[in-house]
Amino acid sequence: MTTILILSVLALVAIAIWQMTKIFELSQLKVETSQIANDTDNKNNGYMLFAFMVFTYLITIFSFWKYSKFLLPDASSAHGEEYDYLLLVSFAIIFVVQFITQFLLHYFGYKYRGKKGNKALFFADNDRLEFIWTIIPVIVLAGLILWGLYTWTAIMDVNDDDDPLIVELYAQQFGWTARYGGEDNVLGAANVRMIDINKANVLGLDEADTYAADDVIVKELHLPVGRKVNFKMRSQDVLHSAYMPHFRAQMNCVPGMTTEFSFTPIKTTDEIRQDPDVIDKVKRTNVIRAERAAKGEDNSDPWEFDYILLCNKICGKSHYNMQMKIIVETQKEYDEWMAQQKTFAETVLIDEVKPAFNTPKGETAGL
Ligand SMILES: [Cu+2]
Repeated sequence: MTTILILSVLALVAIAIWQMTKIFELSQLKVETSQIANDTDNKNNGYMLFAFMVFTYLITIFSFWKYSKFLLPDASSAHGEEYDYLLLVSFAIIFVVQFITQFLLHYFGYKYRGKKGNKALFFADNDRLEFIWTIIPVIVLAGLILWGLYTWTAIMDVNDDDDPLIVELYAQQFGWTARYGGEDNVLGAANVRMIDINKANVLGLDEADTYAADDVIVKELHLPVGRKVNFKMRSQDVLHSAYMPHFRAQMNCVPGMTTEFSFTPIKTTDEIRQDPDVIDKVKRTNVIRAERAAKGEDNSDPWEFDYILLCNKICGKSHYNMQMKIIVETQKEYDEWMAQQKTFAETVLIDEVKPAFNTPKGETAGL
């Protein structure tokens, strides 16, 4: 609200200054009334163009200096490094090219500004120049696209080699539920039509399917480090998008179909917490939280970094809150955690009592 007020005041002040300048101009005895630019106009425009170039360079340097710290830390998945490298090379090429072309554009605009009596010299065409500025982008773009396609195909190759862990990510307004295949690592059949809230069968598992009995349904995603995970995404209602930024993974969740993504986590939660970028981010966040705590505001308890699964499609009014914690741990820790979880048979088929799914400490089960 305060920001809107400040912006409104600034806008009104700008309008007032503009109007006053107009009045001042009108009150002057007009000397120059021509609509055609003269040397002074051209000179002023030339200087302004040059100043604009300096401004864009300065704001670029400022943005790098000020905002680089908000970038994601190094990737925590096996394919992430190659993905980041591709992005870095693409950005580096774009940056260098735009740096040079912006300079040429603005500098020549300034240097060859209109002067009375000056006549422009121009080439009608120049085959060699045109060839050069066509063939260079063609080679560079073809290289980038081929490399991108190759990387994309490798990342999107979801297969069952190397005994991957099978995990379902189930999206609904506004939360995530994860399901493991259990002992047999096979997900039981499921369909939204089989959802039975009275029996707390919230994911619509087929109770007659023997594969479903040992499935484990949780509200906190645990992954063993170094093991490939094949995710199978479903959505109950609208289009969602499973986004795991630290693993450089994103896939739409589409009602009526199953989509897939696969990656291998390579850093445990404990390891990523030791990353200098992450330590710095946690420190900065906790300074803000401490200030809040001093004022007695909400969300002021110290924050600890965790991997996260977010929804990356604006899917409704509580979209911003659609997230699930991801914990990457050693195989031993994972096995211990999994041993404590109840299977679908234990929670729904036998007991038929709530909670419907295993909930992390301090949270309650619910839809
Ligand atoms: Cu969503």
